[in-house]
Amino acid sequence: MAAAGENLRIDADRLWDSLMEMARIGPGVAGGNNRQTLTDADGEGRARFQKWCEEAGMTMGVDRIGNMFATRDGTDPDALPVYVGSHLDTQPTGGKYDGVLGVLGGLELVRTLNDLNIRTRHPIVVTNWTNEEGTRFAPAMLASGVFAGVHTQDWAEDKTDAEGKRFGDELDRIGWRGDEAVGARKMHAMFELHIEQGPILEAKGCEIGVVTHGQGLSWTQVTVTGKESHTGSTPMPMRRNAGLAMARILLEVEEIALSHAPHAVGAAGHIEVHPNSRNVIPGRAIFTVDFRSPDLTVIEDMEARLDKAARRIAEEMGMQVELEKVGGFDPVTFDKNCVEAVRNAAERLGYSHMDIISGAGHDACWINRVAPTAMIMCPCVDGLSHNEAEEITRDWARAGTDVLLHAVLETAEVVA
Ligand code: HGY
Ligand code: MN
Ligand code: MN
Repeated sequence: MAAAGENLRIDADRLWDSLMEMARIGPGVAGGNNRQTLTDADGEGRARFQKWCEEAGMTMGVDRIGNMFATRDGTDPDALPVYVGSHLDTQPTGGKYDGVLGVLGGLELVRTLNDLNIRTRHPIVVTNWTNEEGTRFAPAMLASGVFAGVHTQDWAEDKTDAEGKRFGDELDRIGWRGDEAVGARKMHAMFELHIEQGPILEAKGCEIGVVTHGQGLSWTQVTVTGKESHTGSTPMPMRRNAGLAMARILLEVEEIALSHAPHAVGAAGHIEVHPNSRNVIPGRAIFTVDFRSPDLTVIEDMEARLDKAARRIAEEMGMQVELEKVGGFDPVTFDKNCVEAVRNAAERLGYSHMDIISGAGHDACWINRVAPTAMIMCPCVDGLSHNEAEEITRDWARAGTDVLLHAVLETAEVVA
């Protein structure tokens, strides 16, 4: 005998249409998205999300760092809301689903409850967190970090992009600074739906990832200073090639991460050489080393070995080096009850599922500090993400959002 509501499902075509419509805002050059935080495209995507939320009968609140909160009232005004959502900002060569599935999956959840006139005791809030990606303004998960009390708002607002523009000024420029105090909202629970961004679920043939933990992250910005000189007339022994020093340090990064196989990872995605002229030996190299592991002691070991190797290499090559921690968070254990609600939902709906540790960082990793939190993952094709070719299937989007719906209904308490 099916339990009440067991066969409740979202409208997968309506969700897909919304995903494809959002994908047209801030398009990339190869079928994905370039809707970086606090750009005009971000502002346009925010406006479209607000329009859809208001059409679904929700009221929008925005805090002073641009986090958006669309509320569907519950029957008990004193009950703390259940939050869902993720982020609408993308990488420069981002996909259509990273973050967006969690935000629009939350909207679809509300649309479905409206269709079926289902009321819940707890209100439901669909969230768009500002600057999850940390690509334009480091670090990642910046605004959810302020909300969780990890960063101060002033510290966040002073972050600058590659052109020297301030986060706070860009937030004002696109007109998305709200009036709510950041972090004033209290949550009953939070569930974030997100694509896996890795190959595990697809390889295992699993439709749902029940995310029990999130691995920790460390971003160290390294600046090596050598000396600009002519690439043609400077004899090799006289060169102080900061680009070469960077290359040697990055080889060490690879070895350090591989020494902690199979779970640790390491690379540099942000790399600048100055003056970046074809016939000038780079006098300065600036790059950010991204280390990750589920084990905090491994992260600490990798950071220490990077520091030691970078200083040794700079010394050997007669250069200066500076290392600055510019982002990071410890490994995360999500709330057992919320994780159980996700697992029960997948079970009840008959979706194949497995426990998984999140390889990527997410806003949920910070929100887990201030409210019971869990994540739901769906597979992505070839595990590819942070690439315009990122793809998911409609069925995966459906499965993830169905599980989100049921986990939230269990937590928000359906009122008969
Ligand atoms: O870096 C991350 O893991 C996330 O995609 N911002
Ligand atoms: Mn994301
Ligand atoms: Mn991302």
